[in-house]
Amino acid sequence: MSATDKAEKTAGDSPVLQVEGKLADNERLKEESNYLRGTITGDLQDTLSGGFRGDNFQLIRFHGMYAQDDRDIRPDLVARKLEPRKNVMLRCRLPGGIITPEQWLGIDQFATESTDYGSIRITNRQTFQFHGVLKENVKPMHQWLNKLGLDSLATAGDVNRNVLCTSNPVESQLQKEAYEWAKKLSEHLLPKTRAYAEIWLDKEKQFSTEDGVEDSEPILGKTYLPRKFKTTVIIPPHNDVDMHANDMNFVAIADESGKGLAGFNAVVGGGLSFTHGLKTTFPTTAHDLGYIPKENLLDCAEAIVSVQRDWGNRVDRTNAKTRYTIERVGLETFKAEVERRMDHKFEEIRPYELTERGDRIGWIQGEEGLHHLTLFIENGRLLGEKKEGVAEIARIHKGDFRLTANQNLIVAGVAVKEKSKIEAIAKKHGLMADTSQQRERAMACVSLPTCPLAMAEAERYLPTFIDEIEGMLKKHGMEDEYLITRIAGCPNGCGRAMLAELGLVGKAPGRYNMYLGGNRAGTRVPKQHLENATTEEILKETDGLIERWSKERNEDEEFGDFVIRAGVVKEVKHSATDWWD
Ligand code: SRM
Ligand code: SF4
Repeated sequence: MSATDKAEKTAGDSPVLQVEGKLADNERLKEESNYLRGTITGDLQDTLSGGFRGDNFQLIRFHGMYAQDDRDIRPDLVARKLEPRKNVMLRCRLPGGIITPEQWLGIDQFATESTDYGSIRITNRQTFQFHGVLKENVKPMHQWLNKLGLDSLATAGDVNRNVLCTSNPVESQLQKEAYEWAKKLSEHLLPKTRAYAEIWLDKEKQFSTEDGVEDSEPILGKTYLPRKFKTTVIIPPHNDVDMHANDMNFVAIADESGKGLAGFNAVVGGGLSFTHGLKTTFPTTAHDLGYIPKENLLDCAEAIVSVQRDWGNRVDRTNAKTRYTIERVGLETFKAEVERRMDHKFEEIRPYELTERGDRIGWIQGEEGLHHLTLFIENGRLLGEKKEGVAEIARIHKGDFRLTANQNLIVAGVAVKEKSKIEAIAKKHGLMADTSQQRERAMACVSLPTCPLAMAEAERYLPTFIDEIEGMLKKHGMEDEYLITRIAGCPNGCGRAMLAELGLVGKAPGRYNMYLGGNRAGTRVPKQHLENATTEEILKETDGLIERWSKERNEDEEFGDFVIRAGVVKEVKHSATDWWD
């Protein structure tokens, strides 16, 4: 019996732990979409508007795109009674973030020739986004990606998103195995509908309700998941993927040789978003479920996804993610149901420790004698000189590139004789400029001008904010130290500020809530310290706290631990009960 049959069979026997009430409108939209087709094809012919209409506005997300417009120029266009400059943002699917130099050159060409901003934006989920693709370029874009061997399937919408994998090319055998599993997971959990191929790649129509033959979605179901779902494969102790932001994590456990892979700890139910003022929402770290041998990985993943599919809240989308399902039904009930569906009992969790998060910037040598160069890309934004530098490297590079979950880029697998050439290009294009640890470990989400949900600046404010913090660290004799600093333009939390030692979350233009007390390993959620503060207030407060940290810290005490010990904020132990207090 296949895992799929197993999941379907046992789902029938499961206790119904669904939330009762009127289903969210997104459920209707998915149900009526004919397996994600909607009327997207017709909409593409409509040249009167640069946007997508009705349900298609949301449905294109399942195809990896978001409808956006440039918010910097929106007021002026609207004042002149013109349509905002509507366009789409595309997010590629790139499990584990690995891409070849040829593919890179292809995406560089598309960004340069066919997008409004000309940039490639590396995201914190190991992929890239094109911003500013006009409607007439949308279908050619998908065909271009397809020619490059890439797609944007399921990088948005209520599905399992791009699967992350620790980008550590050094422990190469373990890394390779972990990466292979990340790819398998991504493929196994993809939607099976032919809609993407039909709409974008002109593949012959094979299944549709019109032919009387239905597509089928054996794992995700006809109405897909209740909400987005995020997965990682992580190699401890390095938590570069920030596993606590994810619904489902598989922590790689090495075999006795220490080099190969034995199996995985499954850790579920992390997530970082909340809604200002809505106390039923909260960010939280993920929970240990148990250990499984590697052969059981796909069954286990499928069982977890199917439990969330059946038990996740389809009435209230603010409470629909896996962490709320677990909070509602209890971890033990969730675990027992996963075991029943995968037909296997978890073993005791294997000991693992997470100790660090950032990328190791610069050169490092791997097990196989190859060299790997991690380039720090501030905010993941590649444009102009730096973008040209990466393209020049791609023209001579024989290994691959790895996009990291910290928005950086690794030039991986460089032979010793190629090192100096690559380094010379990187230096010429400003890709290896000196930076502080403070800057290298900071992160912001995209926010303005493209994100429709942004309440305050993030990517465009981060460099200035870090200049200020660097100045404060120097002033207080702490220039060799850093505090993990992150900004999100709204409480959706894309910049992962809810796993920062100091996090800012946008409230209104120029105003943020300030959160303190995460840790360097990324295993603790910070707590609100200031509400709706101006940047001046935040800077003053930060300066005072760094001064106290410099004078009162215990030896080697991290900033996040210090602010808790010093009583500046309370430690968040259980998010559902004490994050809002
Ligand atoms: Fe995100 C929505 C950008 C990682 C939680 N996110 C968005 C949208 C698409 C806005 C929208 O819905 O219209 C943003 C597009 C901005 C733009 O113009 O590009 C956006 N999210 C990003 C990226 C690009 C931030 C970045 O600077 O790297 C990241 C893309 C990752 C990827 O490649 O898939 C990104 N988003 C995250 C993360 C961090 C993570 O996954 O590690 C989170 C918090 C973790 C979590 O999910 O709990 C995150 N994004 C959200 C949410 C809140 C979801 C929720 O649980 O309520 C939204 C809004 C929503 O889904 O309704 C959102
Ligand atoms: Fe947009 Fe908010 Fe996500 Fe930032 S955190 S990218 S502002 S949705």
